[in-house]
Amino acid sequence: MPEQRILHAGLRERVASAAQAAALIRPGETVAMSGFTGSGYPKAVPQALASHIEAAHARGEAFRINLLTGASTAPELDGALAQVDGLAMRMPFQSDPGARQRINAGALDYLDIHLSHVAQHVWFGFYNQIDTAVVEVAAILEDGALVPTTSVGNNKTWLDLAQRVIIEVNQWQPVELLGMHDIYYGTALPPHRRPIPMVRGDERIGQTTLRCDPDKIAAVVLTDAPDRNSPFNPIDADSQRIAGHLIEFLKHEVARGRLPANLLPLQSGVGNIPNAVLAGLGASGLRDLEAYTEVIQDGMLDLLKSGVLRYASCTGFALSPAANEEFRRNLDFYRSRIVMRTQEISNHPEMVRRLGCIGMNGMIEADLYGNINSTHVMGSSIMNGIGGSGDFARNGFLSIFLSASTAKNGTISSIVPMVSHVDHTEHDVAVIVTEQGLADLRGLSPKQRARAVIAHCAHPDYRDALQDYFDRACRDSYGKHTPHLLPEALSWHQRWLDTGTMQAG
Ligand code: 0RQ
Repeated sequence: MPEQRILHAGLRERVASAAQAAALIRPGETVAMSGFTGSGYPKAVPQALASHIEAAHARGEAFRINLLTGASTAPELDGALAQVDGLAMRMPFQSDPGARQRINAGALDYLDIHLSHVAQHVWFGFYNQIDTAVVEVAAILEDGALVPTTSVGNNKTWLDLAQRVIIEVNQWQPVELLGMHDIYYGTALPPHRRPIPMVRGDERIGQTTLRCDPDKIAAVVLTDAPDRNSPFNPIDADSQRIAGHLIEFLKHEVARGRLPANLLPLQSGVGNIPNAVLAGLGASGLRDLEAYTEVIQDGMLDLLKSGVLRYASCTGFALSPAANEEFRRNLDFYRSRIVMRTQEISNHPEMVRRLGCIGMNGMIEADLYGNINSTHVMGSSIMNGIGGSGDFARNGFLSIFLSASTAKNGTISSIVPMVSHVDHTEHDVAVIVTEQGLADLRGLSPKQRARAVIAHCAHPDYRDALQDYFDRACRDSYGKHTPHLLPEALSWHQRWLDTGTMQAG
């Protein structure tokens, strides 16, 4: 019986249907929900809310909400609300095709912010009041403590700050997750913040459950539905080559004495290239690795299972259905090797700097000088968002960006004269890797960086044109420190928009 997951007598009396709970949410509210990369998001209330919104719209009534989460969610949340035009504002990260379409059509305001900033900005009052929090849990204990599920994200902040709370108790989420989480309640407001009392990535500094004033909990909804994540594509040849270049570089750094034999705590973005890197690490001969990251995806689970990875600290999972099954079957094993934290701690600059994380993230494009665009296609169309990449790029020991050297069937070069949008500046980027090779930008001046990027990362179809741009810029640029030809700098993007390819006639 799902009710057996609610041990607090008072809260058992607040069990309601998803429709009843969703009816508490009024038009214009700021609603903060659980969820991080397709895990731990509420499964029923958002869909019921979408139905209410649709009915209101059919009656000619305006009804949209402002939606905050940990990161991206799934079709049952972002998808359902975007489909009924139920969102006025969305932050801090999404990857839903429907929401993306509305954002890029100019119909939905999207605030794309660093994941480590979200909780503190809400505490600072930057987003006004949180009216309702909707948070998925695995169980409610006798004293009202909440057992978190497969993501923590910003749940601690949502539960502390929301005026009204709706809890979804999801029977699909194993109660055996209890003990995997580490919820740190020691953060404070400036100027008297204390250091985070952690010097190793596997340390526990908090409690295993979330707290919430039971008086604020207006409804408890019972669900029984899985987290939804798509399977990863088979690892393609380009991703394998990228992984190969990166692992060779990391081993070289070990040989030079710049990295310890077991590297430093790894952060890995999500996607097929990071998954290929993780698979490559499994076969690399490197041992005793550590991960201090946001998301655990399939590749990291494999590394834990094979013993190559000692532990992983994260705030959420992004597992394929098959990996999810594996995780659920061997929860005891994973509980002793995984620590799930709030995203303000998993992505905290203080921890990333202290541990010396190796940040490995995907990119849309890089320019000659090492500026990175992670978010905007042709400078104006959002893909996902910056997510946690900036938290690790700015503060990590090494900041590495990965991409194939071309996109859209070779019509786009991922190495361009000037990026059409900047997420990570040249000052935050140490290494760029494509299937063509690896450019180590450390200790290089802008012009040296450009030569390295052209020689090692550009696709042969675009290399000569990049070299030609750079040579002419060195000759004709206004300043010779970071040479550019301003009328031409973004002409490759315009050419693609005009002709469908960045290649000149
Ligand atoms: O578009 O889906 O329409 O085919 O971008 O590209 O090659 O599948 O690569 O899935 O690794 O995503 C930067 C988006 C890469 C991701 C990005 C198009 C390409 C395709 C996806 P289609 P791929 P990936 C931790 C860290 C920011 C957040 C982050 C990302 C689509 O890594 O969102 O790092 N990063 N978070 O066709 C035009 C180019 C392109 C391009 C690729 N140069 N021009 N389109 N694409 N390069 C996780 C969290 O923070 C939660």
